[in-house]
Amino acid sequence: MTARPCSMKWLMLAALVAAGRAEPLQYFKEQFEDGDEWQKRWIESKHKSDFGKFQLSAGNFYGDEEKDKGLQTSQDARYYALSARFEPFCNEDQTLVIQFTVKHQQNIDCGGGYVKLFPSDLNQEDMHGDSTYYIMFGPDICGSGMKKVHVIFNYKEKNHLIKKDIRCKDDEYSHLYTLIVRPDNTYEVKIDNQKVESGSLEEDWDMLPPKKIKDPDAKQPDDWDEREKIDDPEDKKPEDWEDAELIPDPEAKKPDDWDDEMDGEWESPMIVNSNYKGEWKPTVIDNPNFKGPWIHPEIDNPEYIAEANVYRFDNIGVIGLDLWQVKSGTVFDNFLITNDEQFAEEFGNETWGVTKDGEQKMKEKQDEDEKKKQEAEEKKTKTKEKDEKNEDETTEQEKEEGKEEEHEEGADEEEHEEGADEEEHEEGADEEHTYEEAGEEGDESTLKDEL
Ligand SMILES: [Ca+2]
Repeated sequence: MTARPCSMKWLMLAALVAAGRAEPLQYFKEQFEDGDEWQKRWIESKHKSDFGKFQLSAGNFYGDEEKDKGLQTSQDARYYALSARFEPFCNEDQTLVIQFTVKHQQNIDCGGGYVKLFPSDLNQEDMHGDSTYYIMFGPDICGSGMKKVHVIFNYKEKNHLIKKDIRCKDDEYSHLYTLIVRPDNTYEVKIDNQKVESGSLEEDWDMLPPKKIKDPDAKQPDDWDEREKIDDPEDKKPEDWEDAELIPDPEAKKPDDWDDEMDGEWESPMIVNSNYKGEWKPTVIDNPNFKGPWIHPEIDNPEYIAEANVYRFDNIGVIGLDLWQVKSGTVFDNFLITNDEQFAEEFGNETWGVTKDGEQKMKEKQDEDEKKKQEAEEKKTKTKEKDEKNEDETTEQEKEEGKEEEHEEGADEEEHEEGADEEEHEEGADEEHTYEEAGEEGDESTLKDEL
């Protein structure tokens, strides 16, 4: 994508904003509050024939059944590729805010929860993992090793990952993710309207070459002494220092009947040296010539060019969900792209902020009910087992003759149970296998594409 100057239209808008007269610009807003109409706004890619389907759903628990409806991934182990178009804009001299909510209600094991911002010339029907995008932002989870918030910028046709590690939320509730990119080339990432990271685009990404480099002409002088401590050169081993652990026994005498020819040369047996002092070591002293560690001098990097417009993207025109998910069920909602941080914060509070507590209450109630149900079932099973045991005992006491038969029956039952166990175990193993395979693919899909 060649960087074209922003159009006059946006420059004029920028001037209006600077004068404080303009309303917040809402480049894109999507809350899915008009039934099936979203299907006209969101286009599914046909790049692959088996992309997973998104459905309109508030999930299994919510604060408001209608308001909390969003796009939910509905098929396990699928790629998803859906995008929506808006009036193209350039963020020159403007703050850019990307915000949305993600709810991994399925207790996600491996899957993306991020959005991508594309240039307006993206062919939505052919959108896929390698489609050029401007910004990728949002949570990504795969196993316990990958739980991060991606912030990736495309700069001069290369994707650059943030160098800082921002941990994402990994629970089952809705969370609000916000990325703010400012025209002074600073940024901020917020989760649930709380700042979790901030800094400068130049420092936290490798988009520009470093300002300073190590002077290639400088090298450590040969006589540079980096040793802080040395052995005292004055210290000498005392002449009477006993460093032999074993010595020949001075008391031992060659036996009278020793025959050198027959028995070989006689040697005194060794005994422990009572004056043994161990290995002698000189005293360690401060090195009078110590100069400290050598620090490579730095010079201005001749390849560094100050770039005032790292933050700027021309013709931003499409937002997309291009993801891989092993276990589906994630709900995306409350998308907002604006130039106004304050407005985004308020929008977050008025959407996510209003329904989050109700959502949590409903989930907790469901968990509580489930727990009670399980306890009741366990109790029932135990009572049943107890009854059966009592019955068995009675039968055994009453019918001594039928003992053998019963024993055989018992054996049958045991076998049956074992069989069931095995089946269960196999199913479990299968699941694990799928997870591993899919997990690997998921990792790849995320990282291969972006690096
Ligand atoms: Ca909604």
